[in-house]
Amino acid sequence: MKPISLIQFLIEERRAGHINAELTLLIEVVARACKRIAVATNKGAIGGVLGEAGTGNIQGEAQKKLDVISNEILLEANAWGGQLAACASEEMEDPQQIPDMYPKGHHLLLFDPLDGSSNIDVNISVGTIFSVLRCPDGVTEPKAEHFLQPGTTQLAAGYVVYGPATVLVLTFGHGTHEFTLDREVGSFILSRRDIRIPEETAEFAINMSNQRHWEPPMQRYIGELLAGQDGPRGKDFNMRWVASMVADVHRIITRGGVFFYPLDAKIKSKGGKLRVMYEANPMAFIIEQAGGSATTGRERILDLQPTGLHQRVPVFLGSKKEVEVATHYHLEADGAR
Ligand code: P6P
Repeated sequence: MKPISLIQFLIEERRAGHINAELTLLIEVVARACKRIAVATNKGAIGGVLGEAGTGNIQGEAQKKLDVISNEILLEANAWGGQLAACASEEMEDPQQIPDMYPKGHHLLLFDPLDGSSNIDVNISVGTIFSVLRCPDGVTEPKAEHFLQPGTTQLAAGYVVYGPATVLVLTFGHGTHEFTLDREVGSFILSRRDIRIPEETAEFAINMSNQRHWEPPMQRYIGELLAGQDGPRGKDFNMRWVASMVADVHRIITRGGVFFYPLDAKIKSKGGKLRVMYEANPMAFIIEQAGGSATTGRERILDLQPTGLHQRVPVFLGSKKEVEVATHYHLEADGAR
């Protein structure tokens, strides 16, 4: 069967009325920028792109050179296109306006330009996560508050994982679909349409080194998984933790599983580790469209009313049954209080 390229898929989606012309172009521009990030990332040590940039971001984290490079690639690619009113990024405190010399569009683009960047120097998969919102009518200079829309209002969400293959996973709210980069041609080719995550799984992802800081219901839930077939769950579980959300989520998109970054005493004051606007919301949209679930351990992530551009939140996502069990334990514990 003739391979379907990303642009062909986007035109199909536009003909189906799932996206408009501006969003079609926007996704094409973002995908092209991610191909440039893949080239920069794949150069590794010989590209002079490893190590620290010597700067810090809004999160107070030391920026890697590739964090800054990836952010610049996405900003530069999206400045002149005419589809955006503004961009927001993990790497920038405030939204970036579209320069006056260029036409403005009706969309807001949010991204984590290079998620998991602590893995770059050890050559483990990293990725770009992005989310697209509509710019409120009549707003020509979008401020942070114009981005603070619930995840259910997203028009599109996607990630690109820079691994052995460069893979784009994308949703417009009509299923979750996967595209693999054909480096010889330079095109993303549709490799999986309408992905479905198994409702059951025997594989979980969590950073176990934080166990002593977890809330009791999380201790109980993970304890049951570790007890395996001798415990209340009656089956053995496997564990994976890449410490790169895009890689962990892509494994779940590919074979099922469940991912947790729960609240713990160390990060409780910050509200969690992962950011709502450009990590939790896009990943939750992608996962739900593939038949999975995504909660904070207490409520559906996509229903959250964000309170800040860099707000953090606990994340439980993946195979529906395990997310439901873990969430139930937290709600039950809250109710018992
Ligand atoms: P930890 C990467 O820094 C990140 O934001 C996610 O990609 C990843 O899932 C998580 O943090 C890893 O956190 O505490 O295990 O290093």
